[in-house]
Amino acid sequence: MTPTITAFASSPDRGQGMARDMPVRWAFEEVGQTYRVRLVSFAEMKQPAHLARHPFGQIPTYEEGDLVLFESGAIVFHIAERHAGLLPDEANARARAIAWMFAALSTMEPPILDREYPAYTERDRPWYEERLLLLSDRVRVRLGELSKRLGDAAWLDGEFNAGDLMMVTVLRRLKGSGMVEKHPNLAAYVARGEARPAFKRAFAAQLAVFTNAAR
Ligand code: GTB
Repeated sequence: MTPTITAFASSPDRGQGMARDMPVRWAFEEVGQTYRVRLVSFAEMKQPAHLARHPFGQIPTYEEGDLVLFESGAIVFHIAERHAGLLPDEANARARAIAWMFAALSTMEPPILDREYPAYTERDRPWYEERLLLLSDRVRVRLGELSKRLGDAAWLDGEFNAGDLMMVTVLRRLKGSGMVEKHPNLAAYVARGEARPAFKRAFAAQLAVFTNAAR
């Protein structure tokens, strides 16, 4: 059965691949699974039909037969478990790849989002610049630690896996900040992820939604 995911009918990032359907699309492309996309507007996301799929009225969701999932990390994990190619077979390596997925979402991403959101909501506050410095420092610390661990390796733990897919996705949120570029190995790591044919196909698919909507 072909799974169906949901994505923004009109992505606020204008197709830069920052919305969270992107890692799900990328995972599908890595494992060679076709998928359908149901595009939803912001209003539709808050309607009962979508709230039945996603308790918080967000994208992405995943439907396959009786199974309905939300949370991009859980969806990528599900895809990785169901198909070869995103999680190592060897038990310990598999556990470490899963740990990197969690590290991406629960250690790296929170300070990155904490730094990003005040720019939308608190920019006019007198303490904004001071707070941004503090929040940026927290991101810098995590990037330094990650850079040290990655070292000269191509990927975080052996071959490319779902941990790298989530980590590259999270680091891409810093695009334009110049913070990743302070660590040439991390910048190369993100570029390596973005150079993967599966990433390019996923990126093109989500961009097409935006360009088609703009026509
Ligand atoms: N933890 C959930 C997951 O990983 O799936 C978070 C899901 C989530 O944040 N979804 C967002 C959403 O549906 C879209 S991706 N928001 C609508 C709402 O909450 O009402 C977050 C996102 C949105 C836009 C950009 N952008 O424009 O750059 C980047 C990321």
